[in-house]
Amino acid sequence: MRESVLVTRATFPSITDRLREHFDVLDNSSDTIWSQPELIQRLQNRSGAVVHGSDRIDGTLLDACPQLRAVCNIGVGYNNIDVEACTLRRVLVTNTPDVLTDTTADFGFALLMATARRITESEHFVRRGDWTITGRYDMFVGSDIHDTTLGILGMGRIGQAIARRGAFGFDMRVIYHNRSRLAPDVEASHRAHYVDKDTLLRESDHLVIVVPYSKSSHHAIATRELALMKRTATLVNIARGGVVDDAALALALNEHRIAAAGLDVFEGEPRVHPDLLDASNVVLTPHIGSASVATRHAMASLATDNLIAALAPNAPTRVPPTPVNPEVLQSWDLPK
Ligand code: 8YV
Repeated sequence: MRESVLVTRATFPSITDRLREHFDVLDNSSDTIWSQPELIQRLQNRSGAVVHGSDRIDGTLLDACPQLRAVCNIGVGYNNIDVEACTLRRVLVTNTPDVLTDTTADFGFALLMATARRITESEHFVRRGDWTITGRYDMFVGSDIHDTTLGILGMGRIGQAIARRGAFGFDMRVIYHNRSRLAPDVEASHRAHYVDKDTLLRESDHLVIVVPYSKSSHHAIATRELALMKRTATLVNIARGGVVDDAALALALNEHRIAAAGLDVFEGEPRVHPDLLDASNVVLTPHIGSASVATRHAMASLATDNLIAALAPNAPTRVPPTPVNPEVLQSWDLPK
């Protein structure tokens, strides 16, 4: 009998077609946002799911769906999933690293440049018809990117890709802070220098946040940290809402205690703190760091590869390419 799987959000038709070659598939082409009880109801008697950052996979859901064996997240970050609860119940979790690294780093840089050079603010000015005199010496003057100091908080794959863009593309001095320091040869190849967190905050002209969300990174940037930054600094968050205290940031921006911010992620998104919406010195985008056609397709495709390898009897390989808790796979051969 074919296994049955759920795809929780709308995706490329070619992805659902491929899943249908192996499984009975319930998909969500209308992209309805399901509540937790609705998600649980649709997961009944299904052994796998392709899920998204907006789906919360926790102990309550797992207990209500005992048939579930594999949860394949479309996204590199998986703070929407209680991995410990999954491992305890022998549920495999997979994510989509690597395929989105360069696209997300490109976007981080685009947001940094738009923020430092005030691109959206000046575009709104033009669209409003306010541009009546050309060539004013101080019209939308911003800060330089080349030859400045780029600070990176979180030096994983995406942080390193941003460091390379800064060091080799824009002659920036790159400093970073991370839970663990990179090996000397990796630091050297990225022209990146390790500093403690407070030094990072004090010395960065542009600070890019790329640290994964966890209890320990919750509000890693809040009032104290913002007070350490230069008044001329820009801050860019492409990591997760909750890493930055949005209320504290809105206050710092409105009081011009830092120059500007570029934000792709928010606490409680899709809601955005009203004081951020009111600030003119902030560029806001709707969590689109990985959103190129090719990368979004590659992410969905990798999640599909993981699910097929985990659950399809006729899979070309039984080894899911990017497991988060690979130890679960060994336990599948053991009696319950
Ligand atoms: C995704 C992301 O857009 O990969 C991640 O962790 O935040 C984004 O690339 C999002 O997770 C969609 O599920």
